[in-house]
Amino acid sequence: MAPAIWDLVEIISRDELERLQVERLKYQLARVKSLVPFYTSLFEGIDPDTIQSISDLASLPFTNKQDLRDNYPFGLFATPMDEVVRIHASSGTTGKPTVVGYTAKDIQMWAGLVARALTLAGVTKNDIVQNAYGYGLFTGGLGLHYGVEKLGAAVVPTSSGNTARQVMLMQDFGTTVLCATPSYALVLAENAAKSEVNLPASPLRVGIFGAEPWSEQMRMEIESRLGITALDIYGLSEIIGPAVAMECVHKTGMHIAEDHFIPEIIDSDTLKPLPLGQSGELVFTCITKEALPLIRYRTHDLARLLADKCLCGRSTVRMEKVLGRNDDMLIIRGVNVFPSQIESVLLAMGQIEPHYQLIVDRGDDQMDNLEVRIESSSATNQHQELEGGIKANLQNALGIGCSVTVLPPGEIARSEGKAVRVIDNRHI
Ligand code: DLL
Repeated sequence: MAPAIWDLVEIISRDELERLQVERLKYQLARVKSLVPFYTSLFEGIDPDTIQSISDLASLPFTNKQDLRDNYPFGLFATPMDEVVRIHASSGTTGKPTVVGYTAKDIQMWAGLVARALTLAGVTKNDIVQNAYGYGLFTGGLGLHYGVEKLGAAVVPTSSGNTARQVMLMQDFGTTVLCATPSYALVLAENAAKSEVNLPASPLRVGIFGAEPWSEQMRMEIESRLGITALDIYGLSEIIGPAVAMECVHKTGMHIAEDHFIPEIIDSDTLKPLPLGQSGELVFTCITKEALPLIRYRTHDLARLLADKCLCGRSTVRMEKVLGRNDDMLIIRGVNVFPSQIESVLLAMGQIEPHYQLIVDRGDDQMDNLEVRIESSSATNQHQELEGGIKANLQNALGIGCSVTVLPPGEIARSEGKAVRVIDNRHI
């Protein structure tokens, strides 16, 4: 049976799609240039009418998180406040949050994209969807919520936290789909196992997991602990929130909603566009949003775009799993590593739990030290052999020397939202 498609635009030809994109792009550029003082000066001397193809995008300047900060809170909005019906914000590590706004039409469009994403994952109106993304300023909770309703499935708005109760509801309601960060999905699995609730034997069958990087090894771990198919969903508040891209059941990268967001991959150093298939920084241009249409917004997320046709029949470009943010890359004694690469090595080991933390310090000798903390699956105190094995595997796979501490099960802090994997005490 052919897979269900939410919107026919997902299967139109590349030529038709590009025509639609260019038309929307030109309209959007003219709109922001006349409505948002920031763009009026950014695009000085640039005539939106000269944009004739997607590759012409490369002639436009980028936008960045700093532009949102400089225009805090509503300075980049392209609609008057009486047309804004929702405001979300993402908490920065320092200072003020990044603020984003939506018109009623934006909210409808977003709900449609989330419904599209859920359809990609094989979710239908017959499903019961437990939404354990945090409700509030974070876009995960409300973003998924409205999409589930739009699809016509039943949403259970548990938000994150209160884990024992989540597990109880999951059983009592016969939840079939779980939406959560991958790290919180593991916490739910752990709690269920402790309470002797057999989730793999329950009706739960699909997980919609995202908002943080997670490796293929982590996928396997979650799938076996919960007895489900675990799929990746990507998005960021500045662009809209969850459902900018979503994996289909073939698990060959996330289909990007290109009719709304034009993706590019650039080299973060030269800022030049990279050809399809090369790994680099993702950049998005919002061609349909009303309230906050960012143009060539640098996400700082590193990924690769894949253009070959997917088995599901959709023609949209896909993005590979995000390796991490270029600003989260650790440089340990000159070697670049992403926490997700360390995760892959750790979870391939066996005998350990999928909870870990990376502590980085700089010694008096000015050398960087990385300590990898991980939990053992067994309660014994004899971990020397395991520690030695992990050390050797990290050295082989990533070329970094580090110290390894294997802790008893349950010692590493659990997260209800995005996991904090790295504690960098170097303050550089
Ligand atoms: O995390 C939106 C979201 C909610 C996505 C629920 C998926 C599910 P922000 O809080 O603005 O928005 O954080 C965006 O999170 O730039 C990435 O660095 C990271 N991120 C989001 N999804 C993924 C993913 C939401 N699937 C930032 N894989 C992004 C890896 C992800 N990283």
